[in-house]
Amino acid sequence: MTTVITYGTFDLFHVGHVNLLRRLRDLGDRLVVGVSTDEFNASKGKSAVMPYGHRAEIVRSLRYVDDVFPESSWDQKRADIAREGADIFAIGEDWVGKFDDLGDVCDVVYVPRTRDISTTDLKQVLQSM
Ligand code: C2G
Repeated sequence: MTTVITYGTFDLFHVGHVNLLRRLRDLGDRLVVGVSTDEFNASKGKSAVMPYGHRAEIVRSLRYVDDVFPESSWDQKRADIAREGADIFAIGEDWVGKFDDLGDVCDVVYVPRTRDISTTDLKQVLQSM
């Protein structure tokens, strides 16, 4: 059993998120996702349109995702990896290099982002309507 772990805000859920989660699920047999809480997002300087509960429920509903847990701090990843028995930490390449330090406890993989879509873009489209 190969467990993959990832993290994200997943606000205004879109096809870039679907592609990412499908790619990560294909890296193993089980995918668990840390969804950023609203409080953690505030510390990232992000404010999600959708509250944590909605974002977590949407991610949990996906066929590619086996479990969801809250991400409330930058430094919980090692404990999460141990708890989940994660073999692979994977995330979009916009984070390339940022989590290499986890390489002593699991494989670290950065995957290509989906071009031409982002939550920020969607917010701008909505504001212009
Ligand atoms: N993503 C993607 N393609 C896009 C948009 C996003 O592959 N067009 C990926 C990102 O690279 C990330 C995941 O989807 O792996 C979630 O993106 P965000 O919701 O923006 O999450 P982020 O703010 O990057 O939070 O501790 C890590 C952070 O919680 C990551």
